[in-house]
Amino acid sequence: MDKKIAEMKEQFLSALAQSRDTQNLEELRVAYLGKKGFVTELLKGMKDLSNEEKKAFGQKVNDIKSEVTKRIAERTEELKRLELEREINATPEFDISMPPTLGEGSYHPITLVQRQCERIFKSMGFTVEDYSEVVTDYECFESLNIPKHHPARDMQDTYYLENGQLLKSQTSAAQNAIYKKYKDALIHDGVPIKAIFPGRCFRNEATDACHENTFFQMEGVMVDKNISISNLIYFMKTMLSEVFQKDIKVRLRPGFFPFVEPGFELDISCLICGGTGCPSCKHSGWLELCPCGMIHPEVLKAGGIDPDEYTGFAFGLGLTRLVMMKYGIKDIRDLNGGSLKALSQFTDDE
Ligand code: FA5
Repeated sequence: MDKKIAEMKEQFLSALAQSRDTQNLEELRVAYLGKKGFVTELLKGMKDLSNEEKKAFGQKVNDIKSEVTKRIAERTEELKRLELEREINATPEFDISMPPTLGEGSYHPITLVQRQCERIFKSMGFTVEDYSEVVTDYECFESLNIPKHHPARDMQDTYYLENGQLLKSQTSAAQNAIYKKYKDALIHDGVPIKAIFPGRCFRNEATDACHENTFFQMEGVMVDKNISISNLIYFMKTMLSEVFQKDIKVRLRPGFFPFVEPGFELDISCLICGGTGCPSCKHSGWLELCPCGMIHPEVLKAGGIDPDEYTGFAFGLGLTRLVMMKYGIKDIRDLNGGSLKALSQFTDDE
């Protein structure tokens, strides 16, 4: 029996050394450890042995079983490693001196205009804030004076996540965090809150020439003592004339947002059709660009700021629409289309 076991072990080790892939290894496992394998055959011979011999033989069979299992596992790891090395060696080397086939990369037009707006507002003393795209219901609605079941929620068909959070439907979602971040400096040191926060927004929209389901806004807030609508109008006009480098016809009309009082819609005369009406402005001659207003007292309170002492304005610029107007892009969907040919023609004009 010992001779038989030794022979079997020798055969197994030689077959193992010749195995080239996991399929070979599985065949070996079945041949040695399977129901009809060599080990099972060995066990069949036990019946002719004495009790004493059975014990010793059983131990040897168990040892060989463990060894076969262990060696197959080791060889599997080794073959995996060799396979990976083969793959790595087969990958062609990357030639960093090769000229690019797609030409030089360029900034997306939205990035260009966003950076331009950031420069303009920074030069007027605003900080630029970054904020998450996944936010809580409190940030996006409740802290903005929009409690659960408020009809104003219907104006934004929002994408909710299974965990109750949501994809930011408006950059206003960052307002509460900004107030909390800067309120101490405002209250104790008299430093006005002046911040802009650009960001990507998501809404379940039926898309058309001026509506996308993924678009950019740029929110701005200013809070201090005695802030009024005149301050709001000044900053809006300065920003627009800097972006367009010319005077732009704007109109301010009443608008309702639960987080501002009074609230306005700031429209600009459509630069695609010159105000005569086209699909980009829904044939009205005006493009809704930047809702704004004086921050509602409840919103200031939620941010830890006393509305009896401080006032402020907020605006929510439609950054993607501003890009359309600036570059004469007729259809908003072209901006998310990913055509490098279309998108690479814009350059920074500063
Ligand atoms: C808001 O999102 C408010 N948070 C704005 C605001 C901020 C008001 C602060 C008052 C104070 P509205 O849903 O209208 O408002 O969107 C603001 C701007 O984002 C619009 O004027 C428009 O320019 C742009 N916008 C809205 N929906 C889309 C869309 N589906 N595609 C492209 N741009 C959009």
